Amino acid sequence: MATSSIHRFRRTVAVAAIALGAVACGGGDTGTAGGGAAPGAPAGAAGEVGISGFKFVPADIEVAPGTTVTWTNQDETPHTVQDQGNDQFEESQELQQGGTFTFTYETPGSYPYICGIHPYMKGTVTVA
Ligand SMILES: [Cu+2]
Repeated sequence: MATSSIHRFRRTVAVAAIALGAVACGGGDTGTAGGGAAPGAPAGAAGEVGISGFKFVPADIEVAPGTTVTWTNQDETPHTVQDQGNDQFEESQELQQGGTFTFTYETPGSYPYICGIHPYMKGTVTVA
C-alpha cells in the first residue's frame, strides 16, 4: 500500500489591504525639470550633517533655534562630534559607520565643533 495521500490545506488568506494612498504631493515648489528623482534633502536645512571621507558634509550649516542637528557617520572609520568651547555638549560617543549623534541647538550663536579623534575635521553650526 504505497498510496497515502495526505492533503494539507493551508489557506493563506492574503489580506488585501486597501491602502488609501494619501498622496501627499510636495506641492508648492516650482519644480525644476531636472529629470532624475534626486533624494532632495536640502543641504543643512533640516540639520543633517554627514561624516564622509574624514569631513563633515556640509561643514557649515545654519539652522533655526530649536533645530535638532543629526550627524551620521558614513565612513568605516569611527568619528565623534566634539563641541568646541561653547559648552553645548562635550563629545559624542564614537560613531560607527551608520551611527548618529543628535543635538538640539536652542540659542542663537556660532558653534564650532571637531571630531575628537581627528581634530582636523571641523565644522560649525550657526544658529540664527
Ligand atoms: Cu574623525
